Amino acid sequence: MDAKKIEQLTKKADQIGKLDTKQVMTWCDGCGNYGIQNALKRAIVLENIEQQKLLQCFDIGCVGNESDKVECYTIHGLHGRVLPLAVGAKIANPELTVIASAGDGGTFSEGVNHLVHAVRNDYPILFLLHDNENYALTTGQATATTPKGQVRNGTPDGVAQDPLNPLQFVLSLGPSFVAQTLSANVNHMTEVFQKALRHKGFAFVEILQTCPTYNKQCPNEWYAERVFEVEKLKNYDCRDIWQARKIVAETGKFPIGVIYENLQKKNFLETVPHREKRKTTLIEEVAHTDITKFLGKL
Ligand SMILES: Cc1ncc(C[n+]2csc(CCOP(=O)(O)OP(=O)(O)O)c2C)c(N)n1
Repeated sequence: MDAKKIEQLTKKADQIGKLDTKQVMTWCDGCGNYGIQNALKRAIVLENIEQQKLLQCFDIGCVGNESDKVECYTIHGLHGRVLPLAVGAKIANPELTVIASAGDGGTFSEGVNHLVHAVRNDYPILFLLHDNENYALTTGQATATTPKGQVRNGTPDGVAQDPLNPLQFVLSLGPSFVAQTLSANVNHMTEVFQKALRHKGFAFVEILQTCPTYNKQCPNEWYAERVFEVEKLKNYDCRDIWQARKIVAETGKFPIGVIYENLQKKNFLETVPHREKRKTTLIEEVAHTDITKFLGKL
């Protein structure tokens, strides 16, 4: 990390600390979630996002066990349903910064329909895909992103199908922001999260997450040998969807950084005619209704 960044973070160390709760982190030793938490807290503070205006929504899984480790508004929802929760909150109160986090299991099996429409509609939230290539909380079953041939609990002979490529999938849906980063690299994650938080539409970030307990085939070193930074490539233009689609189709390698960004696309809130030029939020417009008579005697 360069000296300027260290100084910047040191000055804001108190603010970063305020995002911690008193809950003990219980992930396995070496789990990518420790680094992800750390980087996300740094990015939130560096982007001057107020704690009182931050909502983090969590899917079920090891990823969801972050929900009581961060001091802001949080919701821990049903498996695969984090996107509708997060999107609903954002539409009701656009002043919130909304971050949704989910594993590859919940995202590409239980909740894959929600991802399709979140991308299409360009809902203005940040989505963090924790891709550890397995259903970790339920002890390591294969998901749609588990590489072909790899053994997981429940598939002792190895997975027979080809895996889904999350970036290829999302890029085929006409997204406005797609990035990839690595759970072992806190600095890279912090920078990518900062850029994603600045994006005004649906920001999709895939985190290549190590899972030392159930994905022993892909430790940090394995990823480190295969990642390359798109920003360091000559002539790579992250505004060009076809370059993006080509680069993520290369097998065996992982481009990291901002892979695609479309600054022209209007986000959902900018395209809803009846909300145009409104200064109030839905939350402010909902009338206060006395419901005590419906509650009976408590
Ligand atoms: C609808 C539904 N299906 C299955 C489960 C059981 N379940 C709970 S956690 C989990 C694994 C989560 O895996 P993933 O979404 O990849 O997140 P990770 O634990 O890897 O972070 C499963 C299958 C559930 N709670 N709800």
